[in-house]
Amino acid sequence: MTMVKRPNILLTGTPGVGKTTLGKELAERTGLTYVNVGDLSQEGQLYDGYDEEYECPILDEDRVVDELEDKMEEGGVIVDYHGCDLFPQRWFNIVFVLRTDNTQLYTRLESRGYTGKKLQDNVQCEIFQTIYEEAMEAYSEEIVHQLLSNTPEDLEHNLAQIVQWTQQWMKDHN
Ligand code: DAT
Repeated sequence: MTMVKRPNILLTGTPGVGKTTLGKELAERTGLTYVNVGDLSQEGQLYDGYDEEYECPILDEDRVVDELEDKMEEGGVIVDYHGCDLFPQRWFNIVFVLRTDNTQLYTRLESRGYTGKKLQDNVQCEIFQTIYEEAMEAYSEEIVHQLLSNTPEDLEHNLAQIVQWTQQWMKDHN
């Protein structure tokens, strides 16, 4: 029996940049499987404490990786998470870091209910391009790409680009 090979894609970036919106639509258009690591961790309670400063649970990274390993091995997974250095490098064929304008991001996070330090810290995370740098350190630079995610037009453009990349990857590997 031959299995169709499919790529694994990482969508990362500061909370609010549009990973979930892009990832779900991408899954619709490519047939790949969308996995939201935040949701997965919540469902399985894959936590190891609570971060008071950032007001969020701390992931038990080993359990998250264990939980995903078999699926990633098979391929065809779109992973969405606001961090990227917890995942094994070998999992991903391509990594996209979504980027959003500070003012834009501020508005999105505010309407999500973020306030005070949590709001400030997340906007700063974007200003300092923290996740981009994390991705450039964790993965080989030539597979890491930044995507603008400010407008619905950006979203459409990004979708079209990644769908095309996925189709080409499958041609090249099957
Ligand atoms: P994330 O999963 O990175 O936290 P999200 O997909 O939940 O982000 O999007 C946050 C909000 O921003 C949501 O209200 C949808 C909106 N949004 C996402 N991508 C966008 C884009 N390219 N242009 C305008 N708004 C966008």
